[in-house]
Amino acid sequence: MIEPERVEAQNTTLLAGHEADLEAVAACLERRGIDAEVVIGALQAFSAAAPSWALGTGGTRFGRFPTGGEPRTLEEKLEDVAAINAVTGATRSVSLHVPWDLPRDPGAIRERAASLGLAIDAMNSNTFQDNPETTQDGKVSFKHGSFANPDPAVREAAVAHNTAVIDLGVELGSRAITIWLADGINHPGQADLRRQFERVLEGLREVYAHLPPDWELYTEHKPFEPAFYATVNADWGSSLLLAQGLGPQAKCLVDLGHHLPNANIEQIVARLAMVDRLGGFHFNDSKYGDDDLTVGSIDPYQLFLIVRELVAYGGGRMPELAYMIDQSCNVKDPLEDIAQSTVALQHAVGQALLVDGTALAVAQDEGDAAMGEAILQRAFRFDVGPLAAEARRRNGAAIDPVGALRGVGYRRARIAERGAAAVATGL
Ligand code: LRH
Ligand code: MN
Ligand code: MN
Repeated sequence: MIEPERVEAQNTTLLAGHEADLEAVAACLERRGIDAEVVIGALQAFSAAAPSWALGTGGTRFGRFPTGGEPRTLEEKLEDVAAINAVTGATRSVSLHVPWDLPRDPGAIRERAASLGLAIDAMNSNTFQDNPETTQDGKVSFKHGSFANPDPAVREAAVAHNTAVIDLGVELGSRAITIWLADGINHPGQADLRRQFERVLEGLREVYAHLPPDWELYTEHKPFEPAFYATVNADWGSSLLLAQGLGPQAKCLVDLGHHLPNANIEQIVARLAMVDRLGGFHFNDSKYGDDDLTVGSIDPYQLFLIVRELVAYGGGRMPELAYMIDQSCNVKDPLEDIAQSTVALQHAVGQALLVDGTALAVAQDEGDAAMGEAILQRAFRFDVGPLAAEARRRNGAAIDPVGALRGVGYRRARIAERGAAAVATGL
């Protein structure tokens, strides 16, 4: 655990400079008629879950270079998320992937998480690999898909896994299941495109019927990989058809990396919001495809425009959706990477909250494109860094999260405790 006093000690050297910056920024906002306190309060309320599967170094099929001191158990993963939360104050939940993280004693995991100040966010099921837990000890295989599989026994196994994940999630205190399906085909003619979709919808209907009344089911679309010809849930349109075919507790989850190049993601967000089917987000950034790079590291303006749509949907505040950071880091310390992503998100939220919605609507009604764009850019170009830092500080976290993680020697201590060769479980 990183005790709050140690974070506070890290803050002391930065405090005078931070306070001067904050004062200057607040005065600047006041001249624009914006109360800095409102923005700071909204930033304090914001939180995005950390995925249990991103706490170890990522890799590709060409290699993996572990960081050292990686979490060996789910309990250690929870400790790492608590460490991120100690420095960001905005990582107050963790999203589990089953069976990569299969709590044998869910009650104990729930308690351990709560004792670390963490809630269990959306559960993620896995029918894209053959795991003994999900394939009934090898009796079936997901090689040719799960819900879309031509074999009814495999489809049943896919349903059984997802309902088991819901049951587990209930015990853990979760309220949602996110379903990302690899189902699809690699070759024209491999399967019938319509039949595949119908089977997925049929299977999801059985899973949906198992949802407790206060739960939601999110369908996560992705255009390609591992299916390189046609993925069943390839895009937001397919995802929406699934959600609409299921019922009001089904919504769509948008992963920023799961779009074809140049897709207008903010418009997709606006569409799903318009029909109240926007359920959750997986934040990351990408240059080429599903790169899972640090949030805001490649196209921060796109991130701002997306978050601005969210704020518009929330009527001037961030709506309560299932936010998660879904990234993978091959070279950075994953905890530093998630902290950097969280800070980037805080910046985007802060900037989005600065948009003068009334003036924007006037410009739009007058067909004043230059003014409409200027209003957005004015907010985007404002330095919200001191507001985000103050929100973190008031949440008991760090003015400089990465600096604090290094300052308290978190990784060094984990290497000493878990070993330099400790590699994260799962995946
Ligand atoms: C699919 C995906 C999905 C996660 C999985 C680990 O590309 O991003 O969101 O469930 O990877
Ligand atoms: Mn995702
Ligand atoms: Mn992905």
